[in-house]
Amino acid sequence: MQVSLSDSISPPSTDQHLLVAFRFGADPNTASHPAVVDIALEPLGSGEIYECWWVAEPVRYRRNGNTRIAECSDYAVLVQEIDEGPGDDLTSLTQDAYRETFESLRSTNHSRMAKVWNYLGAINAGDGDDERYRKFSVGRASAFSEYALPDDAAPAGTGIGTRLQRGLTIVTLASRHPLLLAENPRQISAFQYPRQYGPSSPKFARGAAVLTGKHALHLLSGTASIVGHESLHPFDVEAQLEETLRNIAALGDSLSVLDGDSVHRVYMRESGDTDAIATELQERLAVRRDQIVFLRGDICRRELLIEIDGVRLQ
Ligand code: 3EB
Repeated sequence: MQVSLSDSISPPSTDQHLLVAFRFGADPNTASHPAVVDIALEPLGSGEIYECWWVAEPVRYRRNGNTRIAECSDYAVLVQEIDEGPGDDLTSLTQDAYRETFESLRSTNHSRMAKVWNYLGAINAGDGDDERYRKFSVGRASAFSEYALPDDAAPAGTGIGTRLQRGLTIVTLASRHPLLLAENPRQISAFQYPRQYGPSSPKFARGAAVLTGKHALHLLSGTASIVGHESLHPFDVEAQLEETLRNIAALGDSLSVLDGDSVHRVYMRESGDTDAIATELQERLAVRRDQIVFLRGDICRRELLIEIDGVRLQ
């Protein structure tokens, strides 16, 4: 497997097949490859960017109900793109979308969820337990419970707000291979967050690794300036970046996610000094500038301004 960032879809060599391409751009794109998932996040500093996941084995693309599926011998990617009307209830939309994902997973060779990216419109709209992120979390937790997925088997995750007012895109990476899940010693497990963050805890692990026998795929969850369960340095992007890098480094003791080969998404609530952040990532964690994509996106807690996720092959 190979993960790369580029401004178009072009295979790194002729024997490579596209498992999934995350497209980040200002306007939705029209004609596209069956593996493309359009994410409504604007890249900072460029028009559109593709994060392409290439595999050496053939990929089969199909649809099961509302689920788009791309499957190869080592992995499956399942995509839910949920339209939301003004009267729809986000909790039940989320629960239904996850139900469909669990059902569709059964039609693949791959039973274990390794990572789920959740992108939802207006993530911070609504107050208290009516906040959309919290409603989303309740729907996800209900589906996990319905399908008997225990907290300690929750996949790595990302939860980010798009620039849309509504809607939900859920991308799941699953595999038949052994899966390691990692927690962060500096952070309480998200699935154990106290009640103050919502009626249902967010079901995700801090990191995951898929061991295919040929390679190890390390997946970093969206990581922010949270220590224990508290947000540190509210509304201070520089200090949040430092805390986030400490969190990533601490996770790195159990899961190796960062080095010259890793590819990262840096989500920022407001546009900021991306050069300075890239330099910091490079100096502290040896991440290459051309392997980082900066995206304008909302973080699930209002006081948080920056979140970083990523992937590394070993
Ligand atoms: C946090 O650590 C920050 O709800 O799937 C990060 C990664 C966050 C995944 C999710 C949320 C999610 O709590 C937010």
